[in-house]
Amino acid sequence: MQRIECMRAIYDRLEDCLVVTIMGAVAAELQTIGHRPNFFYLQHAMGLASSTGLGLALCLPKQKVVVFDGDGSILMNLGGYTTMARYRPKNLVHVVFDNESLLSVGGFPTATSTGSDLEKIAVGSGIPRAVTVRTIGEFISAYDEACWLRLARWEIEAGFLSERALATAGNRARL
Ligand SMILES: Cc1ncc(C[n+]2csc(CCOP(=O)(O)OP(=O)(O)O)c2C)c(N)n1
Ligand SMILES: [Mg+2]
Repeated sequence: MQRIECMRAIYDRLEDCLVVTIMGAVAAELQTIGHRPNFFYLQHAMGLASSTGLGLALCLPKQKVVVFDGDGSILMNLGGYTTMARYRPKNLVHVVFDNESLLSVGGFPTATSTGSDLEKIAVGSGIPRAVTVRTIGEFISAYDEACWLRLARWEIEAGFLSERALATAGNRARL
């Protein structure tokens, strides 16, 4: 599974969302699919896309907010999970593209390559719903479920998705 395929698959659904991305490859890939004025590519502040998205979601409760995060980035801000869990805004979906590496700066392996499990960290932090997916179909279903839960005003509306791309050399070269 490729990250750009995931974003392409839900691109139409992002039209009415505020979208916050980390810097680097994720931002570049989303821009490749097509920039929109509601897309914000966070520069330099590694780790803080999730916190930025949380702040937007809390300040604009009627506005849907989607964060596209990375494993290296969220690992720099694990406390962000506990804050997301505390406030769990109904209008926030957090997607983590976990390629087990700092791809944008050369592909150095992150802690998820040696066993750290972001889904378990999220759940342990108190995020009510977190799911790891490995295929495009699973990704779309999980994304839609997170949005549906939000629109249905369930308690578990602070949807969190963790997508683990295959960390093969070929994948890294293409990402
Ligand atoms: C505080 C800080 N440290 C380091 C960097 C350099 N940097 C930019 S992107 C990146 C890697 C991000 O890794 P990840 O979130 O896993 O995304 P990926 O590159 O794998 O898509 C790094 C280390 C930075 N921008 N800011
Ligand atoms: Mg990464």
